[in-house]
Amino acid sequence: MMEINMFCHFGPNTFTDLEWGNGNESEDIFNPTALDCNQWAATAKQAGMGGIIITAKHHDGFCLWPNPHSSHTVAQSTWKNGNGDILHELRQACSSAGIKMGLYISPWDRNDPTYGSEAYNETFQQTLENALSNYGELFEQWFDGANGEGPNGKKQTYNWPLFNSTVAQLQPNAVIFSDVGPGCRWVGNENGQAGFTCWSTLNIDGFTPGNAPALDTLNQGNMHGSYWIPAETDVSIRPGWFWHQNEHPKSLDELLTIYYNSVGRNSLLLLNVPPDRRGLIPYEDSLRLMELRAAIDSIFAINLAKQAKITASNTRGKSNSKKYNVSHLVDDNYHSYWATDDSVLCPTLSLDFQTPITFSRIMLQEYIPLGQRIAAFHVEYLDNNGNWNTLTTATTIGYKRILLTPTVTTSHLRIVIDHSLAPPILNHIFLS
Ligand code: FUL
Repeated sequence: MMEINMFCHFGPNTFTDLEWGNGNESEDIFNPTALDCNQWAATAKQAGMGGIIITAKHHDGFCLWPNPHSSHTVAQSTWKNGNGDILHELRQACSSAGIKMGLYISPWDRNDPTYGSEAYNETFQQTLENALSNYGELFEQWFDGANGEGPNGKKQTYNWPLFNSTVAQLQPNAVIFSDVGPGCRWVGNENGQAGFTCWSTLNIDGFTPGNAPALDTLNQGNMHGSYWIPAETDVSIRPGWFWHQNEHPKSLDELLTIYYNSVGRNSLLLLNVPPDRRGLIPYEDSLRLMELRAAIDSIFAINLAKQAKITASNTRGKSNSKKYNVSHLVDDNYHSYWATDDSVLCPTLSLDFQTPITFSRIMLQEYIPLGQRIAAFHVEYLDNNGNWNTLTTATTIGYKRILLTPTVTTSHLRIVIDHSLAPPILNHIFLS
């Protein structure tokens, strides 16, 4: 499963210390001295990331590939005598590392002289066509909602139907990200926090990127939303999106919190790791990513729930049903699951241990190919005095829910579903 992907902000801003380039930077500014996309891809792979999304064109308009529809690209720079092509190098690196590649292409363009007129929509469509046709299969097209002024001080009314249909036609398997999807949505902040409640469903009728639902709606989704548009949490490992000499990566604790608050709340995590002026991911960032991966792997290495005798208050087609019984909760097979009868929306799962277990993390997964259903649940445990105590109360689960709890030692635990839109379907319980 792709839970974490790498975002790479790289371009003229890397060299000018800006976050938003003005669009009039000389092309020669872009001049990485030791570019190695294999190092990016190897770092992402080792960190357990499934793909890399590169800022092929940020708001300054500079294209990291020789885009024939722009005069502000690597082809006009002295880097590699104008023969360089970052997308080509990244394509090869991702393919040899066995990870996927995606593109961020900013519609906002502070360089293109036609920006602010209908002609720009056509140019942008051709730009998309060029980037999406020449670099193999792309897993995601990232559309930024930012829509500022172009070089003429004018704003652009974007032709989203044209842009989206261009992507759909040329890269039918690519997920389209924007404030409002249609593939996945912005999570509503850049701090690495999906909503405590986070539905994969969203109502987008009447909205467009840049004219999106309220931030907390993007953060939480809509319980009864009509479209499947899961949240993607984009956040940078450093304070800025681009590399800056004086900035450093976040601590391991901060990154773990981001992981719990994104992946652990039913959201993809798109973690930005900006290459530096050499064109390399700095050592301190790659080290931090390895620490993050090692921490996640060790926290989720041993599933204490496997030691439990699990019983359910209801199982679809009776408790001995092979297809739906509770054994699937701990069988490590993503596509097998426990489910209840249609009439049972609020079942209880009991976990009884011969020897008491001590844990502080609970992870649950719904089988989302069949939708997101659970709206509220709580977990309770039996203490030494024979009393049941509520350990934690939460709302949505979705693809994955991770709850950090006070450390408890117990032999008896219950997971109680308090509200579900349809019979609950869980495929994984994990305790550590
Ligand atoms: C924002 C942009 O304005 C930032 O520069 C960055 O690219 C971020 C991911 O999206 O809207």
